[in-house]
Formats: sequence, C-alpha cells, structure tokens
Amino acid sequence: MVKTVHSKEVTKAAFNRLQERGVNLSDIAEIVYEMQYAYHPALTLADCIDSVNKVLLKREIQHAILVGVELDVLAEERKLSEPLQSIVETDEGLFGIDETIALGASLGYGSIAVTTFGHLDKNKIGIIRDLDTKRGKGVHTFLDDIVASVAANAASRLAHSFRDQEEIAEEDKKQFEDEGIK
Ligand SMILES: [Ca+2]
Repeated sequence: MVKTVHSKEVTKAAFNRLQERGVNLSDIAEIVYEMQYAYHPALTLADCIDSVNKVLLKREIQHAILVGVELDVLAEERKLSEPLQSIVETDEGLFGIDETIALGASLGYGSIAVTTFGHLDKNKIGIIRDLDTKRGKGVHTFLDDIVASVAANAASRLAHSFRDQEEIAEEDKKQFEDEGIK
C-alpha cells in the first residue's frame, strides 16, 4: 500500500523550500505591506507576516511551492530533458506555465488576489525583482511567480478581513445608537 503523506510533512517541506531558496516570510510580508498600507493606515508588518503565514498553511499553495521549486532546482542542476531544460533555465519569454501555476494558486483568494498577482507580475517589486534579476545565479523561473502569488493572496486576505472588521464596527455602532434611542 502506498503511504499517504501527512500534511505536517508537506507544510514543513514548503516552508523549508522557501527558506533554502533565499525567501524569508518577512520579504513576502514587505510586498504585502507595500500593496495594502495605502488602504489601511493601521496596517503593521506583523499583520502582513501573519497573513503570509496563513496563506502558506494552505495545501494548494504548498503544492505550488513544491512543484515550482523542484523544477527550478532540477533546471539549476541541469537535470531536465531538452527542450524543457533550456526553456526553464533561460526563463523563455513565451513559457507561461510558471505564471499559470502561480495564478492557479491565487484563484481561491478571489478577484483582489488575481488582480494583485497581475500587478506584481508586471511591476516586480522587492524579493520578486531580486529573484527575477538573479540571472546566472541560480534558476528562479517558477519561484518569482509563486512568491507573487503568496503575496497577492496575503494582501487579499487582509483587504477582506479589514472590511469585515469595519462592518462589525459599524454594526456595533448602529446597535449602540439603536439602544440609545430606546
Ligand atoms: Ca517566472
């Protein structure tokens, strides 16, 4: 019988993979902060780190990390077969599977995640830019997009949770006023 993989093992592997490839949670959180602070002045970097952590606990995100990083590493070790080896190694312009996997991992987080991912894909900022421009120093064809997806999902989570908080505050206020009238 094939042994099933415990989710804790997958979680640990995904977190380790990011770290091994030089991506810290605070690097991703800084992008989230950059994307959201204009809308939420009370936002802190700690809120962003917390949101990134929660996104990284999702199984579909962990799977995207494992698949993407594995392909980057295999390309770095020149272990892929041609022509895929050259395509991944050079981050060939028309190769879009890296973006497709990353975008797929954002779909569960709603339209804010998808549009934020599109924005980050176009205007690479922070660690995404670092990974994208590290040509000749390792292959990060998949990782830059996956980091953009994690950041976009964490930004979307925050936008939704701020809205929820505002609505709760509004309802509390209304209830207070209603009770005051009585
Ligand atoms: Ca890429």
